[in-house]
Amino acid sequence: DPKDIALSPIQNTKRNVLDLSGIWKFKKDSLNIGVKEQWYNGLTKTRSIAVPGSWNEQFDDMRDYLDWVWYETETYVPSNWKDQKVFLRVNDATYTANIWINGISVGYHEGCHVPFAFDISGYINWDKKNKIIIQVENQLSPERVPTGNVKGGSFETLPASNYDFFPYSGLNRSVELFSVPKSFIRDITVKTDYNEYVGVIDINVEKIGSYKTGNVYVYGGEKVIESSIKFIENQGVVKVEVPNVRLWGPKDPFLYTVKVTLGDKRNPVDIYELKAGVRKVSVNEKSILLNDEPVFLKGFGRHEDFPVLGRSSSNSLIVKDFELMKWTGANSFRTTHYPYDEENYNMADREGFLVIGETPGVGLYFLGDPESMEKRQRAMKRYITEMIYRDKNHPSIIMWCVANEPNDKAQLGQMGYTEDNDKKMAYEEFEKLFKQVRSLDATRLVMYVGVMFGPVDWFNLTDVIAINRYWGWYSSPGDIKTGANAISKELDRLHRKFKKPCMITEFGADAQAGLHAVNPEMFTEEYQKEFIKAYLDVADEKDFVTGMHVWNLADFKTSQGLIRFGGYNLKGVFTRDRRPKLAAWFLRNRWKEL
Ligand code: GCB
Repeated sequence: DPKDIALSPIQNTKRNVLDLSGIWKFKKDSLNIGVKEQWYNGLTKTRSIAVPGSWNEQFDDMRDYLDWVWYETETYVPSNWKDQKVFLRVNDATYTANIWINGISVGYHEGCHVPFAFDISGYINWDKKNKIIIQVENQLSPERVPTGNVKGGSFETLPASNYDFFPYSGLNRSVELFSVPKSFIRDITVKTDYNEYVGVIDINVEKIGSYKTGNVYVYGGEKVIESSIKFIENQGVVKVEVPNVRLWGPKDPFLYTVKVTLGDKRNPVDIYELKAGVRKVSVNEKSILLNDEPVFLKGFGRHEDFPVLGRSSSNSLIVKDFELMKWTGANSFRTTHYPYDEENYNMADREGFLVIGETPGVGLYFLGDPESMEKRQRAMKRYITEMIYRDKNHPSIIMWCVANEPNDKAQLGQMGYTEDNDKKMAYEEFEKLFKQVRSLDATRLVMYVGVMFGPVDWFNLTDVIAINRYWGWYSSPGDIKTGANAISKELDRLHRKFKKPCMITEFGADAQAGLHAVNPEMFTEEYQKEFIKAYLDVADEKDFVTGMHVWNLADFKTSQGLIRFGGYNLKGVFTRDRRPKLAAWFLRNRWKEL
């Protein structure tokens, strides 16, 4: 149940967390015999693997391996968790996972980069070690999102992903046990607004158990604000007013603390605390507005990617990437092309970054055989729910991105022909996802990212027109001037037609660090810098451009293919090991001044 991931596990006087990160046992199952041979009772002849970690980076025989593998760890569960509910939370198993506790199957999950949790209270051995076994595979398929193995691609790659980043597999994020009281706070949704100097915080609480009341406290203002909360069925709502409110924004990312307690005021059964920034996001014809003021998003598309780590979580890398973004003067990023490790959003809340939260919807197309189409749609609907349940309380997220470069053609960027009927169906299917996002969260803007040669009328669905453009790279290669001209005209056209603010969510050029030329030529650091400069200059002339995100913060690993030299996308303004290229210095000069 996605509600089980609605609140991140925390440690306090009522709740517990046990992080199971470490070295686990690991075994490849290329013949898919594990279930038949009951490996879920315990693995034999194993090797060691780091969790979190991407298996493709840890073993030289497994770089392109995407079939079944098995993970095992053992742990005691503290006996003072006995009268609580205990959950196992897996923060990312790419792509499908089966879980066994002490040989008993407890659940299955499909989909990457979003957490899932199972109530395992009934399966725990209280005085013995508990064996946790997780089976994972990451087959690329047109039935999955992100999408792979699509026939008829213009650029074949190995592995056959329908997107360029490497399909790093396995338990890329931490696995945790956590416990909550039997009667507990299941979900909290914080929505904020303000009237002049008074902040308004709407707090929706969902609980489990028979307690009918609770309390809400807001810390950080002139004095602690308290309110009681009454539950009808399991739902309770409180509106708190904060006098002389300090609004959240890039210049002053001030965070209040919201504490919710369940049950008796002096002796509550459960407590949950989270950070809240009071802010409002809106839009007019030309700009995104934060707290009724236009904001310009300066920043990057990124990836969770680093040598050896693959796609696995690293707090060091998160902190480093925020430092590098600040070094360039950026104030924004998009979680390309999947929801990131949660610490990214906690950082963004504290540092005042404006985040576009993106689903794993990449390589996606709304066409083709109805059965796989239907499965992709089901995956998308699940992702949207899981992402919004997990991330809804971060003030840094100002906009949801439904998908990156979806198309009504089967291949990224392909110019092919689509029948009118299919076009209509594609639009209607895509529209459903927008409706779902808006019904789950009406407080944020919603957009998707449009691809070169993609359908234009889909922008009817969005609050902001967002496009990825590479005129002067993939088209008119070597000719920045022609590219800049094309982007200028296209932006004008889009704004005239839709009367919505526009942003370029990706633009950039590959550059091999250290390769230089007096006349900017493709793949040199000079070309990348001049390309980025030309696009930024175009944007500066248009008052309806509300943001520019360079692709990418750093070079990243890709599947092998003709357009990815060395197996990397080299459009980073930093190298994969985070050294600046010329373009990074250029951005620092340009953005720090703004
Ligand atoms: C895009 C994709 C991104 C690619 C990039 C490129 O439009 O959204 O995932 O890495 O182009 O460099 O080709």
